[in-house]
Amino acid sequence: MLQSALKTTQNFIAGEFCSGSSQKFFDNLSPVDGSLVSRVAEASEADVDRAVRAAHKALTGTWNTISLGERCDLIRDVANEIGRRFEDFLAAEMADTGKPHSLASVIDIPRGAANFRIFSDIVRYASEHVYHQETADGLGALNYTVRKPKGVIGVISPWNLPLLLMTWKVAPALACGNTVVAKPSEETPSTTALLGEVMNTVGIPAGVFNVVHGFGPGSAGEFLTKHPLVNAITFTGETRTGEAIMKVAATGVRDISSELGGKNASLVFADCDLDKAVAGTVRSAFTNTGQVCLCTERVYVERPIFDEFVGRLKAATEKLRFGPPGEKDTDLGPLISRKHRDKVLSYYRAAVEDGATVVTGGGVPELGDTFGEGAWIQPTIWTGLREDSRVVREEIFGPCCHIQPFDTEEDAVRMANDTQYGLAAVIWTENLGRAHRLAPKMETGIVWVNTWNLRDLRTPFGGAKQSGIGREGGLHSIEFYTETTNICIKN
Ligand code: NAD
Ligand code: 6OD
Repeated sequence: MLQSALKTTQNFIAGEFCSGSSQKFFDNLSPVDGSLVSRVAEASEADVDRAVRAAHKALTGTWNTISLGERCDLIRDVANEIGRRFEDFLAAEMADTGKPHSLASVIDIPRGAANFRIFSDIVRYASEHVYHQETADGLGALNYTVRKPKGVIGVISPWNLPLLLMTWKVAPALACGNTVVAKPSEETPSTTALLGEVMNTVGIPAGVFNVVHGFGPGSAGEFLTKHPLVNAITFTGETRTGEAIMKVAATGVRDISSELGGKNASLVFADCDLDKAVAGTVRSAFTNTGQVCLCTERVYVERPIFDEFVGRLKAATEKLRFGPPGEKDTDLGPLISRKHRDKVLSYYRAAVEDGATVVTGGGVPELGDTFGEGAWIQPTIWTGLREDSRVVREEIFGPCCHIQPFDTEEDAVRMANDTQYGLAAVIWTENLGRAHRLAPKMETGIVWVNTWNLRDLRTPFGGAKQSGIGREGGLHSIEFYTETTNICIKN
């Protein structure tokens, strides 16, 4: 029976779908209207152990006896099979997240497939380092490096871009010859479960890719990270969760890559192309209902254009259309859950208590009874907050931003950098000299100039400060997912 034919979402262990030894299930609810999407089988500690042991066994099995070329061919087949089952993945992603068709069909699912395609090529054609060394006897030595898989990789991912972020890690991990135990977010288990079907269809050997469902502490997330046969952990999620996982990973000195929270700033200079800056800020603040780690929550605008920018951003934001995922002209879906909406609304209230001017939004939209049990929320813009307000300092992860005027470049850079986070920044200016001058000063892993979220998958992705450790993407992923051995041969 295919997992996708069931109304239950199963674990995927050693090539088979299974409910789990405890027979415990939890509900996956639609954020659109609160209806039941599926019952999800929660993995017990024994199930996670079985998944990790299957991955460990597969390491020394066929996965590392087939050639690099054959392995990369299989990874490419995964990309093609996701493409063939595009509509299944799309429906599953929209059901779990409520995100619009216009987003899931253009970003989430195509990118989920592209991650396998590109890492198949990158790993297939990656080169090694060679160093010719001088020696006292004049004969010299040749140093060269070889790369080996790290082993069993524990992959833990969040709910905002479920397939995209899961495959961003699974694809390079497998292409490099590792095996994987993946734990998707409890909010969005469906597309990772479908990935299990795809692995079987294309002939990835049993045990190479496993999926366990559940929560963090006291559940599958914790069981996975503390398992001694997990050699490295790659995690995307909240900064506080990243800290907790790092502590666990310290036992056994296991490697960790972490992509964490953000409080990203945009700088809008008076010399920008205002049409582009307004449209770009609508995208950077409200895409996926503000639930992208790269989303802008702080906007700093040069004083001469402040009022005009605020007015135009308000007008553009008020044109965004709410709607169910399947409707083609929907711009904004709900938040991921009622629980997350409670958190975001608590910041909406805090903004008002701190004296914000609510430019637009600030609450819950009236969408009628059909969507009454959903997690809908208005996109919201504030001005007038102090820089030490909680709303300006803490990651909210909702469709909202605070706009603040600045007078000088120095002030703009100082305010943008005055945060514990360091994921991404955007600069809107038509002055090339200014762009080159300021971009390196941003204390972030990523800087965009006159665009947002334009991603070449070969480029390094990750955050500075408390936004993460390490970089993934292209050759940077290979660094994480392999162990390098230097071989020195004396002539
Ligand atoms: P989260 O940290 O609550 O959960 C992420 C995953 O970790 C889930 O699968 C969860 O079950 C698991 N988990 C939770 N506690 C755990 C524990 N103690 N041990 C092991 N696993 C545990 O994050 P979320 O709410 O799912 O996602 C939103 C957060 O993710 C935001 O902070 C956002 O900025 C961040 N994020 C960062 C990036 C990035 O690339 N930097 C990308 C997307 C999201
Ligand atoms: O585009 C990507 O590859 C990527 N890692 C995006 C992350 C978005 C965070 O929410």
